[in-house]
Amino acid sequence: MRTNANQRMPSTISITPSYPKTPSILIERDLRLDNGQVTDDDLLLAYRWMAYSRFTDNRIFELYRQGKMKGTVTVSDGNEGLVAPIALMLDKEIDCVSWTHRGMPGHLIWSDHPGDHVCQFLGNSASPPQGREGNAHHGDPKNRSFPMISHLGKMSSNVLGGTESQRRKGHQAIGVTFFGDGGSSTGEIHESMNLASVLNIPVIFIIENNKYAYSTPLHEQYAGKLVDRAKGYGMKGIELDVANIEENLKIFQDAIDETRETGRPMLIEMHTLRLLGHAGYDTLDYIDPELSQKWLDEDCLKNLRERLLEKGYGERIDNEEAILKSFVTETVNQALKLPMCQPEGLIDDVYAISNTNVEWKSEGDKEAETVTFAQAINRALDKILADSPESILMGQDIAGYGGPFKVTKNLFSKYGRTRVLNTPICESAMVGYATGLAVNGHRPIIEFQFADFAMDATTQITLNAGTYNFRSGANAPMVYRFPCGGGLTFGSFHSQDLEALYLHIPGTKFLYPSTPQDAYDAMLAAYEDDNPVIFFEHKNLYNLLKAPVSFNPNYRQIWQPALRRQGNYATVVTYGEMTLWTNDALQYLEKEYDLSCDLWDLRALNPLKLERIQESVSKTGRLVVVTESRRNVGFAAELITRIAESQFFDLKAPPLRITSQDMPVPFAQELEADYRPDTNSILAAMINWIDAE
Ligand SMILES: Cc1ncc(C[n+]2csc(CCOP(=O)(O)OP(=O)(O)O)c2C)c(N)n1
Ligand SMILES: [Mg+2]
Repeated sequence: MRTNANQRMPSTISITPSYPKTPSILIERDLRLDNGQVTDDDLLLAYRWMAYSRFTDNRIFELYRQGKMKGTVTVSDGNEGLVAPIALMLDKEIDCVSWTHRGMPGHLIWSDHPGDHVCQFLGNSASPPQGREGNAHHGDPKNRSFPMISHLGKMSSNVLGGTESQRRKGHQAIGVTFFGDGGSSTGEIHESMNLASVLNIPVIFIIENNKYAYSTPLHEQYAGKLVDRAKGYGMKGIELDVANIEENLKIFQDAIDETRETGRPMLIEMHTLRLLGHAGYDTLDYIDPELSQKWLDEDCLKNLRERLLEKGYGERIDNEEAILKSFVTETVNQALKLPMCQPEGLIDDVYAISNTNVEWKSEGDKEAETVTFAQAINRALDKILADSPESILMGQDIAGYGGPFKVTKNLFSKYGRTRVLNTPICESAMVGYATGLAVNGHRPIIEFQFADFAMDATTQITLNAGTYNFRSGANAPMVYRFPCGGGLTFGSFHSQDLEALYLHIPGTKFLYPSTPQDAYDAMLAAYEDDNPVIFFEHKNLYNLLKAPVSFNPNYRQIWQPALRRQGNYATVVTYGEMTLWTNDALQYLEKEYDLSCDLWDLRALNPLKLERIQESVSKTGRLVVVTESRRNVGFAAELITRIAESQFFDLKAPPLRITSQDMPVPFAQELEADYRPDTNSILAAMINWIDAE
């Protein structure tokens, strides 16, 4: 398989930063204890990186106060004694990490130059996401540091996926994901801990318990003890205090070694301190000043420094601090000279340029098989699993059971658990996990049992995976299978057609086939795309009819609309199951009214290819759009607007939209039939529209 380079080249930097050379004392970035003994050199190394991080944070904070930095500037003060040693002890060549907004030591150790991080907070053209994201929302996906999004906890499942991907590639990697006491209450953290334990993924979950989530103290966040949660997820739990760096180093080393060795996840609750307010703008007025002072007195950095001075390292520390301060200051001075961002080309970064070509194995003279829509998807998944070793199917009940609609039937017995994976019920962590796998070079296909349940993963789908390329230049190639739509008396929570909801947020592609052959083609096309793709499978189509299906070398044509009927009276646009009922209605119209129409099956909802449809509208002068998705802010409104705003004067009549009604999907068969369009209601709406002319 030929794949895309997984990182965008900076396009907006017009001058190369002339940062000072990294001082030699920062070359050493690995800490391993000899025979489990903590030496003074180990402590001095940890202290050096902690101090370096503090100096960087201090300068960033000053610039924020001077109005030179925007957004939410959060610093790592009080957290360095946790993050610096862990980052020093990890294997930078293979391990996976996600830092929080208090992870400056980790960022510095993983990248070895503070320039990137200063530019990140300046939001200038040399920042890693080139101003597309700011503050602590950067990382280095190429080197398995998964960038943060604001939504707390969401990166934990990305680390699970990255770590699993590394293990599949043969590395004895582990993952470490940091989150706060506040973040520990999110569903994602609970889902991720459970998932890691069930799937045996060696990830250390580290809680930075700094006693506050913004202004909220612990007793308003959770009851019980955080470390005790480990037991509930069947993993080891360790509780530590950041003040005890000397003892902690040994415990960290053992935890990392054990996780690497056993392949089991672990939880560390680290008591840390937040020495300042939540962010630059927070004046801490909700904290008793005496408590504030107590925190400052307990500062892990200050106290480690004092202990090292007592051991006689004063001169060495003074020298190193002077080197580090001057390095940071000079870096900041240079970073401030760099150009700010320009909007040119910004829109082009929303989607990855897709140039992965799967080398599909020849099917020889294999005859077309006459199969249902569901079987066509099954055959496409089979081909993907056979031809592309990076592929992994995941979802609930998809393995031995074959999924509720049997779309994955027989695939588990053929490819085994490593390729066809049952997950617990954790839609959000499942997508986050798949994203981590995808960013690291795998290509997951995720089955939602019903499209409606994807709503539980909306942040992961839209804001995390969907913005990956825009934010970081890294690709997240994955397919979400959405068994969607009504007509089967499944009620509100199993019958929705949700394209309009997801189409609103850019970064994801959409395919919605209507025939068995199109379903087969669309699955291959979705799979090889370097972006996340939502693949809509109308459940009513699954077993409705059979048609011959075979490998079609022109499968990429699926990104273009297909003309299903030809005529002159009107241009009718639809997709999915509605193609069938619209076709029936148009057939009747032609027979009984002698009015023939062009019928377009859109197939790809994003990116939209409307050129041929627009030519059709120029010819007919009339436009009808039929969707099962609801009317209000529905996709029909968008299609009509796009066409009408450029072809208003081609139209002889107001455009017509035929949609489901703006109500929850009702359960009873008679009610559901009234809720959504069918042949009769499409025909009735069109006849009314024709009569009104
Ligand atoms: C899901 C979510 N809800 C709300 C917020 C807004 N928010 C940002 S930071 C924060 C507090 C975080 O506390 P904690 O996880 O303890 O981290 P700390 O800032 O204390 O290091 C909140 C509520 C958010 N980022 N994400
Ligand atoms: Mg906190």
